[in-house]
Amino acid sequence: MIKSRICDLLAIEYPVFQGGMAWVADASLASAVSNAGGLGLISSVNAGTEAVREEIRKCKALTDKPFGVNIMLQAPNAPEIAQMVIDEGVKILTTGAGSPAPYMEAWNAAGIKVIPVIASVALALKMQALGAAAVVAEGAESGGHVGETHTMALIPQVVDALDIPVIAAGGIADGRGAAAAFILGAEGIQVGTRFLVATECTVHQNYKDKVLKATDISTTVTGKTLGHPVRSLKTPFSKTFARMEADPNVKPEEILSFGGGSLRKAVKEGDSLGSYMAGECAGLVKKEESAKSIVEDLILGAESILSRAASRLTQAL
Ligand code: TUI
Repeated sequence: MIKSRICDLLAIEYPVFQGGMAWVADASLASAVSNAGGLGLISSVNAGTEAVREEIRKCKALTDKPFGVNIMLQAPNAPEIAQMVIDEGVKILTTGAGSPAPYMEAWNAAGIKVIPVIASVALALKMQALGAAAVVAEGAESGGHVGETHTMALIPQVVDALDIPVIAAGGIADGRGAAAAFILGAEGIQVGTRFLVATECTVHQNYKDKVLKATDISTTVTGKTLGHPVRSLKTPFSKTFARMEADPNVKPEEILSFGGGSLRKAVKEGDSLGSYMAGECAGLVKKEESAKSIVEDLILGAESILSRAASRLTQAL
């Protein structure tokens, strides 16, 4: 059975994190992943701080296993959320889209294990120095807000630089991707896109259908000119967004106003003018199934590949 320092650190059975996807990652999905032996995460991006508190309480009722909260640091209510998670006794946090430095002291003092999501070696080192328990190193294959370096190159460089455990994210959707991440030195994996179609994931059915229909070339990155590159499925929304970015007559404020609320529209309403954030591995996601079945497929798939890897390669040579 695949085990790592992450399992001991967080008291979880399998080193599998569910991505803390904005608007998506609620108590239903997080509790299902935690009940399956992985680490479920609730997103701090929801209908306000009280709605997130509600999800945390629901999750506590749905599972007695460890779960965490992902804090989106660019959100205006980040300081409020940072205090609320302490008040609610949350034990594990991941953070994204910014530096958690202003909150680290308070979180560490509260005994919270903080696992920042980073996309570079420099930030990973900064997080280790600030007292992070581990980092999620997220390659540019990921859905949503992305960095520049891809998983295959990012993971070994972050692993070499740090003493704390590294969890790999970006492009992992099955046992093959999981095995590759472990070979690169990761001690855990984080998976977002495949959990979008979990039975317990409450996104609009249109969102699930778009992921299930995706191919290898279905995603694109927009927002680079605004300093917020975001990977999403190619849709009429992403095409208009890209056209606006390329047009020198369109002001950044107009583009931002066009994009505002677009993720919520996709997740909650399945709106054609929504932003369907998903990773490059969407083309690997073929069926809706329970979170338990996804966690088991990732772990058992990786185990099976890793146990046969050496003999397969010897035969091939
Ligand atoms: O955070 C993510 N991915 C996200 S957040 C998100 S919500 C959203 N909604 C609408 C429009 C745009 C986004 C969707 N996807 N991934 C984790 C991640 N964090 N990747 C890279 C980083 C990161 C970036 C900068 C971490 C730290 C950082 O620090 C900069 C600094 O100030 O030190």
